[in-house]
Amino acid sequence: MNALTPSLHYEPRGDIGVLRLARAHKRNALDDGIVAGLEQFFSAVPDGVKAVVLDGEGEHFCAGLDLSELSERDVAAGVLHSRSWHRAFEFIEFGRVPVVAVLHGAVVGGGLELAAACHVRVAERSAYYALPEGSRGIFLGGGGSVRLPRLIGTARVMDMMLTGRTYGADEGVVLGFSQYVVDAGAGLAKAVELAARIAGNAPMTNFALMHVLPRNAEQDRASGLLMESLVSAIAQGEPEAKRRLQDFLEKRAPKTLHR
Ligand code: 1HE
Repeated sequence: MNALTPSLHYEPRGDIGVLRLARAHKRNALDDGIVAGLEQFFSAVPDGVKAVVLDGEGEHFCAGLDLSELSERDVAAGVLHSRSWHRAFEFIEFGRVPVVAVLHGAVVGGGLELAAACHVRVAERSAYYALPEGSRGIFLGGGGSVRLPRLIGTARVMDMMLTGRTYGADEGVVLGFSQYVVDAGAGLAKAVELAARIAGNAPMTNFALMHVLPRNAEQDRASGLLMESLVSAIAQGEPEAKRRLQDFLEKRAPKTLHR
């Protein structure tokens, strides 16, 4: 892997990669360098890594767009800037491996857009969600107007943008901002535990889930069902799938129990 921007810290942990936003002095606000670093990392996740955990250093996951860069851009540069976020976040959502985000403190603006591009979100109780774009005279630009309504519903995004409404971690887990909520300081351990389970799946299954589920939620029913049949046949044709099925039939695999 080429050297990453100093605003991102990477730590390999076996087959899990832990990537941290490392601009705590600016509350992990996303400047051009960090967005380019996210694109660089997620477009070429290191070989052998089967799941990534995305965390933020300090008290806040991410304060969104670095507002100090905004005043320098004209309209054309603004479009290109937004497209650069789209590119980076597409590599997260539709990359090679699933990404588990650890949310704590402010998960706001572009920080919430970044979280929405991840596949599993673990929130610590300190996490809160907001879209200050509405009051700052700007708009979503990192894919949030597309991803967030799918996650929490158009009416909620509308309300957050128009009125500045915020949500906390406990409400957030009910509404779909996160899938898990844990105590302060427990987010990284929970995310690594989940990433280890994800890394234990057949890679083709993970890839198919990441690439097919969001698309099937968007396309028409008949195309979705055909896509499902095709991908299901591809996945079950993999030697890894055959081995896992054999393990179950010969009683070597764990049963599916409620834990
Ligand atoms: C920043 C940013 C930032 C902090 N851009 N510099 N996002 C927002 O509107 C959120 C703006 N940030 C805040 O509301 C607060 O900073 C927090 C609630 C996140 C944290 O508060 P706190 O008291 O812990 O920190 P602080 O004292 O406000 O900030 C510490 C430093 O970080 C300070 O810089 P300093 O040089 O004075 O020390 C802040 O200026 C700096 N900082 N947040 C730049 N966002 C693709 S479109 C996406 C559009 C958006 O994301 S809009 C939402 C932007």
